[in-house]
Amino acid sequence: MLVTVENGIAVKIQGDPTMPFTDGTLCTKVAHYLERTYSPDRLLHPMKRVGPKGSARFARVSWDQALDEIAERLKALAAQNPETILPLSYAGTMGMAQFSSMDRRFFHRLGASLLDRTLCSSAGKAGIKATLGGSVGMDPERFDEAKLILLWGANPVVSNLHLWSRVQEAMRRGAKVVAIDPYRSLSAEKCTQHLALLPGSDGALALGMMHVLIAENLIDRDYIARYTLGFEQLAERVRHSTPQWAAGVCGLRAEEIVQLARDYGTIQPAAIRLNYGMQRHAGGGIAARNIACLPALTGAWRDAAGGIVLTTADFYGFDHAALERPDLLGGRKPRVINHAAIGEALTAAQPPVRAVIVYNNNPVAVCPDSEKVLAGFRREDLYCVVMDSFLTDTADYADLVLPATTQLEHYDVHKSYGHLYALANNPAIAPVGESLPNTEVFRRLAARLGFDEPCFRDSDEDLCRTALASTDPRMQGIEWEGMKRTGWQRLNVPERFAPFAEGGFPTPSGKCEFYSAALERQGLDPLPFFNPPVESVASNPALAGDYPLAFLSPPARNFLNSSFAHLKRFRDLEGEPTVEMHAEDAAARAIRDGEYVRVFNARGSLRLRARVNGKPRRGVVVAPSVWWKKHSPDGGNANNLTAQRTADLGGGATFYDCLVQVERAGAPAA
Ligand SMILES: Nc1nc2c(c(=O)[nH]1)N[C@H]1C(S)=C(S)[C@@H](COP(=O)(O)OP(=O)(O)OC[C@H]3O[C@@H](n4cnc5c(=O)[nH]c(N)nc54)[C@H](O)[C@@H]3O)O[C@H]1N2
Ligand SMILES: Nc1nc2c(c(=O)[nH]1)N[C@H]1C(S)=C(S)[C@@H](COP(=O)(O)OP(=O)(O)OC[C@H]3O[C@@H](n4cnc5c(=O)[nH]c(N)nc54)[C@H](O)[C@@H]3O)O[C@H]1N2
Ligand SMILES: [Mo]
Repeated sequence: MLVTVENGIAVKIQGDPTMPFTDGTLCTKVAHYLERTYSPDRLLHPMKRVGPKGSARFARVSWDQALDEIAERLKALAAQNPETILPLSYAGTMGMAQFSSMDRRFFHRLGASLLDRTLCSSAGKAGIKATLGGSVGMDPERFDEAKLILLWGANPVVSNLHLWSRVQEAMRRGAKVVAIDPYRSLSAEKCTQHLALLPGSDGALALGMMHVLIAENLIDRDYIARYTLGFEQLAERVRHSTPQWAAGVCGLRAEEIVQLARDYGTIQPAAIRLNYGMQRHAGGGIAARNIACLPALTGAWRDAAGGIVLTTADFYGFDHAALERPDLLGGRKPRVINHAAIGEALTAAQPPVRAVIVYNNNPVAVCPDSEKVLAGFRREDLYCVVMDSFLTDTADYADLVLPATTQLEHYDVHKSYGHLYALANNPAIAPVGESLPNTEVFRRLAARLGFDEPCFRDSDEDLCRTALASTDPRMQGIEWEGMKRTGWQRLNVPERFAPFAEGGFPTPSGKCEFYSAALERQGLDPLPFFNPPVESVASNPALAGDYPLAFLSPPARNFLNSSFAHLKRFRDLEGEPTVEMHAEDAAARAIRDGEYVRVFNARGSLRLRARVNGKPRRGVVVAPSVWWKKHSPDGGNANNLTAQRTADLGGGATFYDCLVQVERAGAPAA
């Protein structure tokens, strides 16, 4: 993005028209980023709590006072046991300097508990890794040339706008585009076809498709022989996963599955945009693995516009070890705490967590099972520091709040999970108020704790340079000084990049692994199988007796997780927290469009306004998210209902594996 600055003030923001992937377009949120940077709600200076925990009453302090206090607290805790200290950081920014550099060095040197950052993508990432060998896939820039596109658990109109332009171009050129989603999303409604399967049933759909592809010989035997492992066992495995069986599991018709498989086996190039919605389930990792088998069966990889992509992150050879310096642990092996079960960790871990440093994260709003998370943050004996640009739901519980810079105010270097360009982030303006970049806070804390390794004196530009200084062939020709002038640079890969046209998968065997010895070693089935959701009518009829509806809480168009959700423009656009329902599910409960309803399960209860719009399939309700609790009726959001249970692979969060009941309710108190 390009920012115009007059007299030190940013006055205009626009997409960079030279950037091929975005083509100068910004999404609805970032197009108004200046309203975020200059919001009257920006935190301008450090503040210390003066009221009871959670009261959000704070008084101004100086940076020195704040940092001295934190250093003293951490020093005392570390002297007892550094594992009582926990960083809580996630994806508020994903730039490599502000997301994972000086902070990690600091906590490694300290010996703090390690955080397994699993809120978003770990299950799918691990599933794709089992089959393809890493976070790799087809080049999203080539989607415009595909003749068949499957948008699988993906809603690009809302969450991946720049891919959507390419899907639209493909449609203009006659491509068939199929959305596979329990919800008629803004993307699904514009596709050629929408298959509204049951949540968590994707793994079975892929098995059913593989059955048809093999039975009808719609496969590329030459590609299979050269570049895959375990075809015979796979063929044997899917012999029984007939379309009739898959139809029963998915809540689709057998003919729909047969047709999908035939399309997939005959239309080329065939591109699959897998996205993270489908893997937020107990069986999400294996489901992603099953789906990733498809392009190798049909040889779709032979074409630059064919294959599958969940994430492109591993095409970037950024030097993470040099950024994060795990060697500073010096042989110590601190315990690992799963972010998806943070409520449990903050209330039950032994030894107890005594201090959390929160940055790039709003756990009270975004982590599952809020009652548990809040029970943790309410603890009087939990020392809590929150670094953010705004007084979030989490910051309300802080002992100290530290003001953070926004993207306009710091250096950074970015990779992407949806294209193949590296990006430089130059500061356009001076920090607003007294805010500081995350890196600088950890630099100053390191100095106070007497960490004298030279790496704690690296500047932000040093960190950007370090990220790019890699011997990886795809990074050749990319260096900081050049890129900070151009803003972006394509990885050193061909213009028409068909990464696995001739095999070369980054798996142990170098082949696409239908049979995964790595999964077998983890005690898992080495072949694709259906791993059902934990909370569904079919897998848990007893639970479904009380809570018969599947609850999905995917991103609202005008929010970015919980970011932007507090700004007036975006709240006005979204209106108010709602739950969308199918007419039959609403009628069965005498619920009319526009009425307030109570959505509840054993974990919590939420008041939302019902939208009876038929967008979710029967048996599914959808609450676009993530609203701030303090801006919601009764102070709750979707995560009051979601579970801390983790997925089959990667310890991933399972936000969409969640059963609820819905009933009529009165309007909330004003
Ligand atoms: N119910 C439900 N819950 C979900 C999801 C869902 O679909 N449904 N999605 C999940 C997913 S995919 C994700 S990725 C997570 C995201 O969860 P989070 O990573 O917590 O995402 P955000 O809420 O966008 O950002 C957190 C905070 O980071 C702050 N921030 C931004 N930049 C900076 C910076 O440079 N420095 C500092 N200190 N702070 C900064 C923002 O102001 C914001 O308050 O949520 C998950 N939670
Ligand atoms: N506007 C906006 N854009 C965003 C974000 C945002 O918050 N707002 N968040 C960013 C982040 S951090 C991420 S991770 C991505 C997430 O973006 P996506 O990967 O697109 O993920 P979701 O929006 O969680 O889910 C996409 C679709 O999956 C569907 N879905 C849910 N369960 C299932 C299932 O079991 N099977 C199938 N087939 N579909 C299912 C949902 O109904 C939804 O329409 O978006 C990024 N972009
Ligand atoms: Mo995410």
